[in-house]
Amino acid sequence: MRRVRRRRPDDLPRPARPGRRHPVLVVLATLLALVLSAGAGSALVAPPASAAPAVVVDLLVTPTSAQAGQSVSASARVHGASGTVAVQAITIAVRNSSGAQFDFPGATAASIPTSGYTFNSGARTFAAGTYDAFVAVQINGTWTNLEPHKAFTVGSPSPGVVVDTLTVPTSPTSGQSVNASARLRATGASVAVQAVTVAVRGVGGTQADFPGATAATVPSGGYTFTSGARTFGAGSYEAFVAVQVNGTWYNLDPHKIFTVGAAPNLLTFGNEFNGHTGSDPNAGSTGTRGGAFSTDPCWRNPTGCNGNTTQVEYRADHVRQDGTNLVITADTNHGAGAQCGNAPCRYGSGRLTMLNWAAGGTPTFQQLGGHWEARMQLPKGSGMWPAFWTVGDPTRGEEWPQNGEIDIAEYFGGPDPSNINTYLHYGESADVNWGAHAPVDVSAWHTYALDWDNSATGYLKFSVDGTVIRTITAADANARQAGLWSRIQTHPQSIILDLAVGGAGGTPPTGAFSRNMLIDYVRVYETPMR
Ligand SMILES: [Ca+2]
Repeated sequence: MRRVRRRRPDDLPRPARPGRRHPVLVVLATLLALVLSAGAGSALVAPPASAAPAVVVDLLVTPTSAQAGQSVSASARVHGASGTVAVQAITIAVRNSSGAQFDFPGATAASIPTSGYTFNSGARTFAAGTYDAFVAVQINGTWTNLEPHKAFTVGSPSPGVVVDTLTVPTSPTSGQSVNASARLRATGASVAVQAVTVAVRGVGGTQADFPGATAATVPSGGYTFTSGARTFGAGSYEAFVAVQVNGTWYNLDPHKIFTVGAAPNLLTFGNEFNGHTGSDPNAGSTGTRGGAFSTDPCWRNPTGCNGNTTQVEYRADHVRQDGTNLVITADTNHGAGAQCGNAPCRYGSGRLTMLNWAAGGTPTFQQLGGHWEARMQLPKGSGMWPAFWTVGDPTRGEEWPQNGEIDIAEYFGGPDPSNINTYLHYGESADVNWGAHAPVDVSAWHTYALDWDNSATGYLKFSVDGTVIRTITAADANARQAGLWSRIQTHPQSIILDLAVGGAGGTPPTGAFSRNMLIDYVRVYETPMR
């Protein structure tokens, strides 16, 4: 625990002339002594009324059924208001109706993030009476008493039943089905309980009880109740056993806090490209929605080859795994007499698509929204035109650019050698052709990602190594072309990885050459990460 040394009055600077203290210093010293003496008698000093607390209490859980002399504890769920807060101490303070101090034992230093922190006090006993509990934190030497205050009463009428153990879910995630159980015991003769259940309250007191309530006879030897299962949204919850005896409901101690985390982000498609040297690009593909790649000889559409005609023959033998990466090689080796459009092919390279042209272009994988990323090392030099990009489904009655294209990372070796480009190509008829670039040395390894929130007020965020280089909001898109966001929202995309030569990449090298585009992996997740 970090402690701040309190400055004593005699640490104050001495006046310039011996024998005479500066009057302002005398006043300061007097004030400081008053503050210190006030603080010495009590651990807790009220903060200035205007101070916004750096720590916010989400849940404060105190006893509800304690009897005089029974050992009980308390707990609290807190979070940093606008960032992680280092507290020198967090504790749960208690005052009786006369203001006398009966704090729960236990104070700990903690780093309290915005995502939340749970503090559990030590246990103690109380005499019968009513008490006021609140969380207190010490930050930079100053104690602050946090809202809310919560009253609890010791020595209320007892149902004659106690809870020895209450078991709540451990680190569940949103949407996961979980239940709770409790071991109860009669403190004297067996008690006829009309109903026993495990009640749950969310932040703000919202009721989210576990299902299931049963009548039972609870003997002194103990009785186990197991609730039905349910799911919770992400957040913190307070659970406790409630019993109904002779028509009256009692909320029993202990009360426990459990926190439900966000659902894990589902990997919908992934390929780590760790297949053995020479293996097919689909070896080792994982994920939940398929996603085989095939070679696209000419960036096809249902009626033939699309534009961007370069003199490149895209061949399966120019794409291979090497044990760690997928390697797409551009060189001057192409099929003898191969024709690229109206011109003879001059280069060989690779273009992988997830549009299955053996089945009319049906995507093997497609998705709306989410997180899309690839870790890549790209070839520099005029003529190189590598890209990690997406296209829409051509089987839905619309073709490019109506069904969309998102260029997550596109490099133009000749015209723009020091930048990576991102582009959108969508449109009712005319292509929006909406690009931007950011400085990146593409010959080093980088992770290029798209985060796509597909809600009505969503966004596209393009990033390199986690740093966002471009954000397009729904409003930005609609300002660019009326209805553009709706088009983005409704046209799922699938992946293309390719290394073109010439075209927008500039003039290719003369003579024989060989350049590699390396892809460590491609991963697509269901929801955006930033
Ligand atoms: Ca890899």
